[in-house]
Amino acid sequence: MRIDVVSIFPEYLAALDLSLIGKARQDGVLDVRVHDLRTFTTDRHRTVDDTPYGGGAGMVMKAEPWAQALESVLAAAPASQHRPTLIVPSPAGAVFNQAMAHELAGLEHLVFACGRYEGIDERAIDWARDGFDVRPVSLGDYVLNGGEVAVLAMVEAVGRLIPGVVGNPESLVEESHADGLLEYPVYTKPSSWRGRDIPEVLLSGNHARIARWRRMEQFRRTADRRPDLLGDIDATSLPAADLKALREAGFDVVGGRLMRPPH
Ligand code: 6GU
Repeated sequence: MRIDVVSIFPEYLAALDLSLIGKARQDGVLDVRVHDLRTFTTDRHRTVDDTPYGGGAGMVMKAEPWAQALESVLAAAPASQHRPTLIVPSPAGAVFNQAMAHELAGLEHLVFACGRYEGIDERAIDWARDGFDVRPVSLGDYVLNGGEVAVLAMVEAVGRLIPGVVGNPESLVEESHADGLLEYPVYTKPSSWRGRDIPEVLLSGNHARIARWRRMEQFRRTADRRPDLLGDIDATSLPAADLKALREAGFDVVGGRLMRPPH
């Protein structure tokens, strides 16, 4: 997969040299290139922003440096049938989640346009639709100063789904959000630590019992911490074994949705 990132703080993206993503780059699985937006300015001060038309606080990123940068990225792009996807990190975007990470992991070329200040002149975003599939994307309902931290998060979430980036692909199956549920709690040695014992089922050697326990812990945790996710599950499509165990744990099915047990 090819990834281009355009930013006025290219050093921010140095973290992409580290860990699994850095290894994947060394191995040639990920081709990540970071570009300094200021390289694409033509004035002495390398100006990337100006005051907003209509007034208001803050500065807006100028359209022309973005057009120059994105044209340069397109010119250097590997030949392909598809237009690259231009991800514009913004608190005003569609919310990023694991399903979107999977979708993006299936694409050949992602380009990230890191805005700062109050955002990028909207005409540059509209102009980019000729050459890119443009997607404004948010990490969640809070505001960051710029897109760089969001890009680090998205590249890691997407990158680790690409074959060859995570050593053991089974790690991807049993993790939070893989099946719309949060992950079960995990423990390692010693089995007794500062007076706290691990759940005895994990020492039983009974793999079916362990699997059932872990599955129920996933439901319990999701009900406690993310009732919104629980509400997204179509209870009528759950395996009969899940429904039986859920009923025994006090869960109810109302209108095809799981209801949490009272504590
Ligand atoms: Cl993707 N960008 C910015 N600037 N702020 C955010 C965000 C992105 N996601 C949440 N807040």
